[in-house]
Amino acid sequence: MEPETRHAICRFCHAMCAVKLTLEDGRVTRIIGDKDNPVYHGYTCIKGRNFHEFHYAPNRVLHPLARGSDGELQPLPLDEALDGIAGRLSAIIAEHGPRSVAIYGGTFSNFCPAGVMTRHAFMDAIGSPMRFSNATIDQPGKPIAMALHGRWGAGPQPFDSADVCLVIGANPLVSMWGGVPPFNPARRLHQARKRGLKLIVIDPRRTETARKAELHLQCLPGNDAAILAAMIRVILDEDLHDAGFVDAETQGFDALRDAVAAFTPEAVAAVAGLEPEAIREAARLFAGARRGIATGGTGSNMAPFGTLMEYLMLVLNTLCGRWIRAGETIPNPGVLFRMSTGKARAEKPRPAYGFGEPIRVRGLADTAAGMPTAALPDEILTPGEGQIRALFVVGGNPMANWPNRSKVEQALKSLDLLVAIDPQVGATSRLADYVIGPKFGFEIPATSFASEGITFYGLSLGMPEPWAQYQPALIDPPENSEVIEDWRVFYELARRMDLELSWFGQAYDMTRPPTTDDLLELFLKRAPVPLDEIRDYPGGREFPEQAVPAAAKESDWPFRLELGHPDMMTELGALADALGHPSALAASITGFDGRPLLLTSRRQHEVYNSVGQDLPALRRKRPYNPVYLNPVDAGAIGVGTGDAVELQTAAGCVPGIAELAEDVRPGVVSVAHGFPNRDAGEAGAGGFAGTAVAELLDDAVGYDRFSGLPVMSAVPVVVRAAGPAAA
Ligand SMILES: Nc1nc2c(c(=O)[nH]1)N[C@H]1C(S)=C(S)[C@@H](COP(=O)(O)OP(=O)(O)OC[C@H]3O[C@@H](n4cnc5c(=O)[nH]c(N)nc54)[C@H](O)[C@@H]3O)O[C@H]1N2
Ligand SMILES: Nc1nc2c(c(=O)[nH]1)N[C@H]1C(S)=C(S)[C@@H](COP(=O)(O)OP(=O)(O)OC[C@H]3O[C@@H](n4cnc5c(=O)[nH]c(N)nc54)[C@H](O)[C@@H]3O)O[C@H]1N2
Ligand code: SF4
Ligand SMILES: [Mo]
Repeated sequence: MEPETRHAICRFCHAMCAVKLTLEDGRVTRIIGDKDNPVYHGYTCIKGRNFHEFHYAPNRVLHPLARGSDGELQPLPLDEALDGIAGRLSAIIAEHGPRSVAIYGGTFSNFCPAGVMTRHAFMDAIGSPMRFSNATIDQPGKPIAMALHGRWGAGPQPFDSADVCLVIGANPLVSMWGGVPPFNPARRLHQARKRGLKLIVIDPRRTETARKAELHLQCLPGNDAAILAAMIRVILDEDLHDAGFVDAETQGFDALRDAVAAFTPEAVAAVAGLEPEAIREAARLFAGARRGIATGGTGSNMAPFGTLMEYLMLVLNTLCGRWIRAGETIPNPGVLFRMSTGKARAEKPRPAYGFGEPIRVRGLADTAAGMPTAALPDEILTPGEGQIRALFVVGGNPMANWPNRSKVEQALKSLDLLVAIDPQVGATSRLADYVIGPKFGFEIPATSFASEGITFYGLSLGMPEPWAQYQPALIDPPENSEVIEDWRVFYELARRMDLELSWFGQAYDMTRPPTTDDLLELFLKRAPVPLDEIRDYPGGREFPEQAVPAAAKESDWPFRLELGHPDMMTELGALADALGHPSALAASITGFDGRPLLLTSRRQHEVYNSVGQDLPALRRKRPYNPVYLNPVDAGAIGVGTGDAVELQTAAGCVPGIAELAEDVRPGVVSVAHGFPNRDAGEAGAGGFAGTAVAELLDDAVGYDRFSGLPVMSAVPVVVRAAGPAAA
């Protein structure tokens, strides 16, 4: 058969690039960008161009696996696997109650709304509130801070018209997240700078993004909240704020002014390893511009005081009036889903944290970002009423990504039932009682919904243009395989357990299974542009008529944006006390020899969290996870590139391979998470997989008291030479 070309949506990451597939005999043989696409302009990355390797991986889970009497995972017909899971689940619920069943939806469970809907419908049907996701080990401070500060109904000033952009602990040119809209961000940044945009980056690494900045504050990590407080102080001292907007739309100004008084640029610069003048310059550059936007990423969110950092970032935006005003155009209010009122007003406050189902440890509860995932291992391990006995892991990998890997392993192994829905047998699914291989990627229909949705996750930059795409299923799963969509697993379990599923009052037909398309239709029922119309444009389309002017607020509208939330002012007080003192965390590692560096998070271009490490084209480029060190620190430790090192914190000790990196600030060690997804036992076949950061992090010490997020960046660590390199 002649090769055919099809429009598609890449599902390797949340950027969801519009791509073109070459199909030969029903198989994908090539993936390229769509250069005619008006928003992505042909962009793809190495991961997307090799996505088909994921489909055709020799180790893909093509048949359900179940743990046999010998303790090994063995293939099992799908019906038997589902019967087995349903039976054990019913028994667990009968004995321990519905709360004993939990779900963890990881990153790859979020791209298809049908999966999200159906697993929530399933949990509703059994009556369990224990729903966890990757959001609370990512940047939970975003929605929590937004709830404390208030949401602006018309959204932030768009990047396209910004004169200044402040990026705090994100590296959008690699991560496709934060600071620059992640849809061909390199092109967007280039064009914005050509028209005069000034970029400010706060990052201990001179990242790909920082290299494009007019001003790079290469601070010591963990100081972002203090740096922002100092910038706010400068802005208030010098009257650089938008007094009209502050008077009309905010409250709490005086409390804020008092709380930031302790944060002089001098005091903060001394702790953060900066020049005071650089902090003043950043404040003046940001506040002096006509329009702009400040956003944060994982680095600053995962360091101590992450929620406070996000809050101060919102406050900085608000002080400078960085929100769309009545009459100004909202460039993309949502083509598939309207998630905001589109009104130029502070929306009604929402609960931020500490509501709903309490976690039985650490005094945590539900939050605006969801249940605190990092507390789940202790929740599983703590005996008593409500203890979790069964866990579903969908499109996530706790063993590779949750802090405190040893505790995670202990918790997962202690469960009565662990079910993983995953195309790979990796660090987590290897421990499961059942592994169900899903249909995924180009085998299932997709929409660009998720790229719109990003806009309303805290202050984040989603699809800036009113653009939408739909992709039907384009390929069949491999022949003779027994794979089903994520959502179908929950539907089939519900049928076996005599449960009725429904979504916002709409009942699922429990006698005749819906299709993924049926569920997408249900989810997008109120889409401003009907899905049917979007289907008419296989390569996607802009719908410019969807851009609308922001409506004015009602004359008696009572709500205002909150600049001085008491919880945040108290937190600022705690931070002020800590200024100039060594962090409590640093104290917790004394007793080790060697001088502590600060371990910071980062991302690698060739892999996505724990995914891609085993795909041949990507593995060639990224065979293991290096420990990036500044040559000055490497010299002091006595190691060079390729040398074996050992990383030690109070929580654990792991091996690594050093790599000298001028872009890393002295005093800092920069290592990605998500590795190793392979056993040490497989090292012979696969080579050393590199450092498992998760082993070094403590889930129960120093966590953010609002979100429960453990400290995952700016963690004191001792790095020492460890003899000959392992690789
Ligand atoms: N130290 C440290 N830890 C971190 C971070 C950090 O920066 N530093 N980052 C955190 C962040 S931001 C996140 S989001 C989390 C990520 O943590 P998770 O979301 O738990 O992990 P991923 O590695 O993204 O998991 C992806 C899993 O989904 C599977 N998968 C891939 N495609 C599909 C599919 O279509 N369907 C299904 N069912 N499964 C699929 C993969 O095989 C893999 O096992 O890690 C967090 N952990
Ligand atoms: N290629 C690739 N892309 C990805 C991922 C991936 O694994 N690989 N993961 C995806 C996921 S799940 C997410 S959530 C997004 C995250 O997207 P980003 O938040 O942009 O993630 P990073 O690229 O790790 O950028 C974080 C930056 O913070 C810096 N940093 C670390 N600690 C601190 C600190 O205390 N303060 C400051 N100011 N900076 C600090 C790091 O040096 C790093 O440059 O990326 C997504 N995109
Ligand atoms: S940036 Fe993300 S969506 Fe785009 S090609 Fe790469 S992996 Fe795919
Ligand atoms: Mo993430």
